[in-house]
Formats: sequence, structure tokens, C-alpha cells
Amino acid sequence: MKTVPTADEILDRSFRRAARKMREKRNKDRANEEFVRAVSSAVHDRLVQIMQDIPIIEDLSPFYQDMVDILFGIDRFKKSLGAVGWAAKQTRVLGSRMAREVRWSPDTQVKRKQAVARIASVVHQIDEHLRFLNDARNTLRKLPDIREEYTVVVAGYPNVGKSSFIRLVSTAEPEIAEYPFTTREIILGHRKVGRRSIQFVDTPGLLYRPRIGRNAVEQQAINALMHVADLVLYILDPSETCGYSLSDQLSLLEEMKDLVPAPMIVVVNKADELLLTGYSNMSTLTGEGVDAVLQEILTRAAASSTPRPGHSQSEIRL
Ligand SMILES: Nc1nc2c(ncn2[C@@H]2O[C@H](COP(=O)(O)OP(=O)(O)OP(=O)(O)O)[C@@H](O)[C@H]2O)c(=O)[nH]1
Ligand SMILES: [Mg+2]
Repeated sequence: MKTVPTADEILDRSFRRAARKMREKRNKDRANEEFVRAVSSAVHDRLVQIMQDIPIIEDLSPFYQDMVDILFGIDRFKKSLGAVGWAAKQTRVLGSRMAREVRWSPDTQVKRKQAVARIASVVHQIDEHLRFLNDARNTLRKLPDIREEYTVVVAGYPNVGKSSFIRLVSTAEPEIAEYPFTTREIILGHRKVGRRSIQFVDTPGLLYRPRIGRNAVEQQAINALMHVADLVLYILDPSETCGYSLSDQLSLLEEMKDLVPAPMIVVVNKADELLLTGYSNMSTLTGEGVDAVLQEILTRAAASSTPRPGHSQSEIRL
């Protein structure tokens, strides 16, 4: 997806193109009419090109479709695309009608100026949409590039040690801090296992609350859980030093078990503070127990060989 120009950038470029075309023409009799045609076709072609450069949302993988929806709203995105389409059509229709008017006008110079102003006004009307699409483009190209590898999504309440775990076992270097909601977006890490690579996804912390109440940060975690996980590692902090009760963490766990299609491993972190029987216990602070959890993940990964198709970001030509 290429940079989306502003209205003024489109107009400047189209005027320059039209002017260049005029200079090449020997016959100046119909210069004003030709200029209007040239401007309108340059604007039209540029707008069509913008539409063609923008990925078709339905062609994206579910993860990226949801990402567009979470970050901008699919309706908003489509509305702006629709506006560009409208302007392209308007410019062509107006252009040919006004070019004819210029031809038959007693004062072709004045008529030409009016025609160009009309075209400029159409393009200016969609300036806000062009700017929105460019912002969206800039955000989309920064999204993590989910690879077609066995993918482990690490989830749980805020502040339980998800990022600490990801840092220990993968190439990712997410920020770790003693306050909740440190991680605010999806972060990817990888780990070489023989000739294979396993993908680890760090997610923002989730709270147990109705789905519609979840903000864009939490929705990104849900999106990763729903669409890219081959395995979910759900981390509990029974020490409650994270600031949330174990019972709330367990309620969220039950909700995620119902919601998420991928299999799940539940582990306890901060074992240096408190152990919980019936679970694998680890401490991402001391490193104790971390290797056993990693081995469990690697065993699961080894048992599954088929990569999920269609997650590569290359397909959206960003
Ligand atoms: N005592 C103890 N503290 C830990 C352990 N693991 C992480 N912490 C601390 O817990 C806090 C949160 O760790 P993070 O790794 O940032 O937790 P997170 O789950 O990624 O947090 P969010 O991104 O905010 O959801 C930090 O202050 C860590 O130092 C552990 O095993 N024991
Ligand atoms: Mg984190």
C-alpha cells in the first residue's frame, strides 16, 4: 500500500501533467478545452490508482481484518474508499461535460477556469478521506508481520509476567514494568527450534468483563487469541502482586476457554512469591520452572506440523 496523497498533492500533480501535455501540442486552438480534459483525466487516473493500491479488506486474513476494524472501523475505511470512488467518477463526468462547454463558450479562458475550479472542489471535498486513508496506511504498515509458524499466544491478566516470559524464551524484547497495561499492542518474538522457528505473541493484559466493554488495546489481545494462536499460554499470578484477585483471573480463564478455539496451557508465575498446587509453577524472575514450561510448549509444537495458511502480511502489499 503506497502513500495516499492529499487533495492538493493530487491537484498540483494533475495540473503540472496537463500543462506539460499542452506544451507538447502544436494546435493551440482548442488549448483550453484540452487542458480541462487533461486535468480531469489526470485526477481521475490518480484517484483510481489510489483505490487500486488499497488492499481489499475481505482479502486479508481474519487477524488483519479484525485489526483494521479495531483500529479504524471497517465501515469508516470503506466509507473513505467509497468517497474516493465517488470523486473519481465525478471528475470524469464533470470533466467531459465541462470540456464541451469550454469549446462552445465565447470566452474559453473564463470557462476553463470555472471548470478547473469545479474539479478542484470535488477533490477537496474528499481531502479528509484521503488523509484518513493515509493515516490508516501508516498504521497498517507498522502492524506485526505474523508469520506462518507455529504460534504461541501468551495471555492473562495485566502485570502477571507475560512479557517477562516472552523475553526469556524468544527474540522479542517487550517492556516490563511493575504497573498494569505496560504492553499495549501485539508484540512478536521468535525462537529457533532445530530447523523450525516458533512464533511467540505477547498480548496486552485482559480483564474479566463483558466483551463489548473491552477497549481497542484489549481487543487486540482477543484478536490474536482468536485468529493466530495454535496454542495459548495462559499465565496466572496467585500471589496477586499483579493487583488483581486470583478468582478474577480464573473467571477470565474460563471465559477464554469457551471463546478461544486453540488448545491452552495454564501456568502459574511468580512461584518465588507463592506456589499453587495442581499447576506448573514458574518464576520469570528467578527463572525457576521456566524451562519446563518451554519444554511443554516445544513438545506441543513438535506434535503439530501443519502451519495455518494465510497469515502472512505480504498478501496485503503494505
Ligand atoms: N516476584 C515476581 N515478580 C515478577 C515475576 N515475573 C514478573 N514479575 C514482575 O511483575 C511485573 C509485571 O511483569 P510484566 O512481564 O511486565 O507483566 P505483563 O503480564 O507483561 O504485564 P502487562 O503488559 O502490563 O499486561 C514486573 O514488575 C515484573 O518484574 C516473577 O516471577 N516473580
Ligand atoms: Mg506485558
